[in-house]
Amino acid sequence: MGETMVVLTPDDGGPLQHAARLLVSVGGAESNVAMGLARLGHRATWVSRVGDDPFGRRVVAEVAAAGVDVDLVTVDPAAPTGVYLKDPGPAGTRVHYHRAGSAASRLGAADLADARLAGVRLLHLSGITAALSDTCRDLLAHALAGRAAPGARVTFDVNHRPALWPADRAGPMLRELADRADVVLVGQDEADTLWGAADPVAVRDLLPGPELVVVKDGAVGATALARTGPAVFVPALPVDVVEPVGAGDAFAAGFLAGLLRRVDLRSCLRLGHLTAAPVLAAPGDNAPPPDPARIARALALTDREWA
Ligand code: KDG
Repeated sequence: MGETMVVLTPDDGGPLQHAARLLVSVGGAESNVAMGLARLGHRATWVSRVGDDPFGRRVVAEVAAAGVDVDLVTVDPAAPTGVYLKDPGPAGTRVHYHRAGSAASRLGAADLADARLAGVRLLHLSGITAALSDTCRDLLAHALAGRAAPGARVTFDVNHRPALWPADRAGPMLRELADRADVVLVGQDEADTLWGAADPVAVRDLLPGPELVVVKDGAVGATALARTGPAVFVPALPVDVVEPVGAGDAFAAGFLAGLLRRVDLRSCLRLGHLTAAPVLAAPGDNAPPPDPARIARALALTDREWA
């Protein structure tokens, strides 16, 4: 559940200010996760709102084309679909949002009150939604209280977006929300910026609520920590990175697929890295995961062969 926007990117990879042509694509953290899960063979439904406009129709069509059920997407005639622009520069790509007052910012608890959500095994949310509006925060509270899909595990990717709100406002709220989830995914850099947590154990200590905390450290690897027991670390795969946007979502899709398949934490982390690698190596925000045979081979490797 969450907002998805149209993305406009200079087609020459140069700064937005001098761009003559913009490429149109679709981007949204939670729908990226849903698309990743669908491409891995799981049933995924995306809950959101779009405007009654061409960009809204484009967003819904692209998410549906990846095999995601879009029946629970509401077309809101009173507000537009959000848009964001990528501005490549020497210090990396900056993001400019045009999403204030968007259709998705009008999401509220009623959007997750559909009987068709009964029986859902995972409900995936992210901290981006917390930055969008009061009604979106109500929706997160409703979902994290287990009222949206009773019996579902609630997974929460912290996804701090500095272009939406400053760390001093986001930090306390994202920590409180994350602590109410069952499974939390967070970048080590985010945890450091938001909460001053310098390593995975410090993150785990700050979030006693979730059954599982996953701390991602970019090209280094990712660590999963249950409430008790040893931390499990799996190194990332070597990748020539073209653009990292969306790789965290792909990692989440792989990791969550592992939870759905009830494999061990080491295999969940490997699935995350395997799904993230093609997105890191592609310019867009999502990319097809490796085929099932390659995944099966990679999961069977010893630790030494993997590293
Ligand atoms: O994780 C990738 C997302 O950041 C991108 O697709 C856009 O959802 C988005 C956001 O709010 O930044």
